[in-house]
Amino acid sequence: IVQPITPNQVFEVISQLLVPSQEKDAKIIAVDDDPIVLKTLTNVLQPWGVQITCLDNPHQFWDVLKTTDPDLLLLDLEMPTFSGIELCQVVRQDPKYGDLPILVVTAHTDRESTQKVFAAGADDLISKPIIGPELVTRVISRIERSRLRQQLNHIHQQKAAIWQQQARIDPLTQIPNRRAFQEYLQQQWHQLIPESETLCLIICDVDNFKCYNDLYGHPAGDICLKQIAQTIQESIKPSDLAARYGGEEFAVILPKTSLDGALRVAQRIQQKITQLKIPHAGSSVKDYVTISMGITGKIPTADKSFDSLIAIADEALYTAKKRGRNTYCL
Ligand code: GH3
Ligand code: MG
Ligand code: MG
Ligand code: MG
Ligand code: MG
Repeated sequence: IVQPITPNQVFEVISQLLVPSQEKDAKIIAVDDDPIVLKTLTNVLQPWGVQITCLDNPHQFWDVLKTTDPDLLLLDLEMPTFSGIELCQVVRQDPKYGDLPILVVTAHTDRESTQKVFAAGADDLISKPIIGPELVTRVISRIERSRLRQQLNHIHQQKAAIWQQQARIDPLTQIPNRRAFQEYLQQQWHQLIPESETLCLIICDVDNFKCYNDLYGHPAGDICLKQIAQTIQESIKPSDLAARYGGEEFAVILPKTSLDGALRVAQRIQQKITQLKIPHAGSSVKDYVTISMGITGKIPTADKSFDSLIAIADEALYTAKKRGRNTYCL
């Protein structure tokens, strides 16, 4: 006849499978009005490398909670002032502690008490009298799971941050895209209204680029766009923003810059692109790739939107094209 295994034996086996050293820096706060219980909790958990802070009344609990940053709470159900359930409810009201593992220690394991404990937001119950291996298993596995979840959350947050960044980068040229451009222009427009500072905008368009693609092929066109993006990027300050505005159009936002300053930046960009000497046999201006630019600057006002800046720069660009390309207009 096979002897039935008691729950105690099961916990014994499971706790042997756990590696104590893994929880070395785990921190627990235990609140219980019974010093003997606190002593037992300490004696059982300390050999597992757990740092346990014992409180025999809930009064210092909040201060200790804030300074300790614990991995788990052990709360006695019945205490003279606050019950473990009340403490648990209050802890859960703070979103910061929404995922903090809370175990309620109690002699009352009837259905109603159990329901109250879980309704208060606790994760589990530990029954009194305390069974060492059961306590260890429940506590250690909770901490491990909670830490694993924290790590996963952290990975998700990092991924989300990378996605957010990627959503603002043009995949071909690796410079900010139109979304990033819109955001920065809008943000600077609003920021500079009270400061009464000039916000400048340059829109650049590659000359005869359709013809470039037709002559050299689309992949070569892509390489050309990358070179131009790089060149524009290298011509500006960190507070400026260069973006790929459209197919072969680029835009530069220059906050707190005079129109003269923007003009000098435009000249620098044009000069550098000329120096690239990217051959363009189909150009209507030179035998290499050139760009045309529209430049504008304005002190932002509340009654207008940043769209007005784009419209004026666009118009100036159109004029530059009409004047024969490879030039800029205000
Ligand atoms: P203009 O001097 O008047 O600006 O003439 P254009 O030929 O440059 O202007 P148009 O608007 O007629 O043509 C723009 C070309 O840019 C057409 C399009 O195929 C090309 N283009 C847009 N995006 C890309 C891209 O990502 N890669 C490549 N290779 N070409 C692109
Ligand atoms: Mg008690
Ligand atoms: Mg164009
Ligand atoms: Mg063009
Ligand atoms: Mg065109």
